[in-house]
This record gives sequence, C-alpha cells and structure tokens, in this order.
Amino acid sequence: MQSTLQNEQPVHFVKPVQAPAVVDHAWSLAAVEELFNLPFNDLMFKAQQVHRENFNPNEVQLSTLLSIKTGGCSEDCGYCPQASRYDTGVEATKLLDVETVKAAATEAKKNGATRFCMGAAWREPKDRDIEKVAELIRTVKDLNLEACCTLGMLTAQHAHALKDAGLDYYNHNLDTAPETYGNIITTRVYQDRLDTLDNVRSAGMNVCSGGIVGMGESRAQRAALVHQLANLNPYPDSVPINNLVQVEGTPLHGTESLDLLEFVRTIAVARITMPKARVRLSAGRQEMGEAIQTLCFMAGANSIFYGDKLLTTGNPDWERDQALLGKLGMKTN
Ligand code: SAM
Ligand code: DTB
Ligand code: SF4
Repeated sequence: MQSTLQNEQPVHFVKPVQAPAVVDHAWSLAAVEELFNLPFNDLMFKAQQVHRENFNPNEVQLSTLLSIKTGGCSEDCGYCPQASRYDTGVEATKLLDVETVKAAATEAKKNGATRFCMGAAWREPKDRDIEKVAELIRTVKDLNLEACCTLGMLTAQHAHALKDAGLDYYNHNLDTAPETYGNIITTRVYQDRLDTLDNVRSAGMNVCSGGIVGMGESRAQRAALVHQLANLNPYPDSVPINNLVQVEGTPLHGTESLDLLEFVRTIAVARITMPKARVRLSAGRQEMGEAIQTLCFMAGANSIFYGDKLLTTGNPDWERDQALLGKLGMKTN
C-alpha cells in the first residue's frame, strides 16, 4: 500500500492542536518534512533568505540563565538531571534569595546579556512560590534587563501574577512531537504544555517555547516537533532548540548522539517556518565547536544562552563566546 507522510503518523497520545480560527500561515507536516529533506545547501540558502528578510543576520540576542531552585523535582522527564528519581549527583537547593539573584543578574548585564532567565525545578509553582518569584522578577527588571522565567506548568492566575510583576517572557518547551512525548515524560501530558502556553499568551507575556533534539528521535519526529511549534497560533516569540545534554543517571544517557548537521537543519527549518521568531541555539553548545555554531548562525539562529552554566550543566564561558562573536563580526542586541 502506498503511504503518505500524513498517514504514516502514529496515533497521537493527545488531541493535536485544533486549527486556529485565524492563521496567517499553516505548515503541513509534509511541507516541514520536505524542508528537512532538502539538500543541505538549498536548505541553508532558504533559511538565510528568510532570516535576512526579517532580521539583521549579524545580530544575536544574549540571554543568561540562572537556576533559582535546583533539583529535587517530582517529574520523570527522561533527559533531566534535576528529577529526584534519577541519581545524577545534582543536589536539591531551596529557592535563591533576592541578593544572590541580583548579584547574578548584575554580572550578566555587565557581560552584555539583555535578558535574564530564571529556571526552577518544579512541576508547577505554588502560590507562595509565585510571590517570591515576583520579587525576583522585580529585582531583575530594576536592573533594566528583560526577565524570563521557566517554572513549569502555569495556571491563568499565576500567569497574570507574573505578568503583573513585570515578566516579559515565559519559557515552557513542547520538548518533543506529540507522538514521542510519552516515551520521554509520563508525569504530565502534552495538552498540559499547550494549556500553559495559552495561559502565558492570554496574560500578555511573550511565549518562549521550543524543544530538545538528539533524544533518539527520527528526522520525521524532529519535523513533527517543529510542525507543532510553527502551528501554534501565533507561533512562539522565542524558540529554543536544545541538543540533548547527556547526563549520567538520566534514562537518556547513552542515547546515540545526533549528527550535528541534523541539529543545524533543525535550526534552519525552525527559522523558515517561524520567520519572525528569535531562534535560540540553546543547550549543547559546549559539545559543538565553533564551526557547527557558526553554521547554526548561518541557518538563522539569532539568540544564545550566554554564561558558563545553563541550569546544572556547562556552557561556553563569556570570553569564549565574545571571541567567537567577534570573529564572526556579530553584534549583540
Ligand atoms: N521545571 C520546568 C519545566 O520543566 O518546565 C522548568 C525547567 S526545565 C529544566 C526547562 C527545560 O530545560 C526543559 O523543558 C528542557 O527542554 C530543557 N532541558 C532540561 N534538561 C535538558 C538536557 N539534559 N538537555 C537539553 N535540554 C534540557
Ligand atoms: C531551554 O530551552 N533550555 C534551557 C532553558 N530553556 C531553561 C535549559 C537547558 C538545560 C540543560 C541541562 C541543565 O543545565 O540542567
Ligand atoms: Fe522537573 Fe523541569 Fe526537569 Fe522535568 S525538566 S524533571 S519538570 S526540572
């Protein structure tokens, strides 16, 4: 029997996103797959065209991450060193205090970051967590930095409270395509993620949402992830593409590494399908080398996590990144 890309899709674990009432573009899964399957040079050319139509290609936005509450998480995300059920050597901490966060944000600003992102290892924040994080947000905003948080699932009420505190962006990743989600996370479902993104958007905040590749998925499954992101209505303002950072003790440790040219392709397809989004070359840069990172910028990445640590794992230090951006003649914004 002849099969098409559409009918090869396995049964979804959850209901796929409904076609929104107003769409200025709609990407079919087949069209996204077609992009992935282009010869590399053709894909890069297309991505560069789209990038140049929408951004200065020599500019990159710098976000610095801080883990404000590390480890001890109840969830079972198969990639994550912060889940308490995996023995990864990450020690659980309490929420950081205002002075510690202020010092880290001040240092980030001094080094040229424009956005400060605070991450917490929670399934979802409690009311009292929101009050404390609101204070951290006000502290970051007082330094004239953009503020971003990633705290897990968010109710409409919590989203409004964060918005009232001045939060500019909320990061909550789809992480995978719907059909692969259940292989990676079982303690919450895909629809929970979509609901959180709706709550963030409805509260008037910018949505930051992307995913992780290199978790053993196929190209078609990477295409299905980008397809989901690109068909959110509207698509996210900021799209972090993470390459799995393999941490010993997590279920995904030992997964066959992704060919990094596939990572570059993922960036390029994200750029083409979400032309006005900031596409962030996110986790995994430590293992990439300058040539691959440069290809990512050429493919349309225009944001990075900047600073020697992500949440619990390493990232190139400020000096190394400044040297690379200098060599490429890239300016920050
Ligand atoms: N606990 C909150 C949540 O899961 O939404 C916020 C923090 S969580 C660490 C934020 C994101 O980091 C995850 O959704 C995932 O995309 C990314 N992440 C976590 N561990 C990673 C790893 N080992 N490699 C790449 N990305 C990872
Ligand atoms: C995102 O997409 N990647 C960042 C941020 N959003 C929160 C997190 C990467 C975490 C990598 C593993 C770690 O350092 O613990
Ligand atoms: Fe917890 Fe977030 Fe890690 Fe999942 S990704 S285990 S929710 S910290």
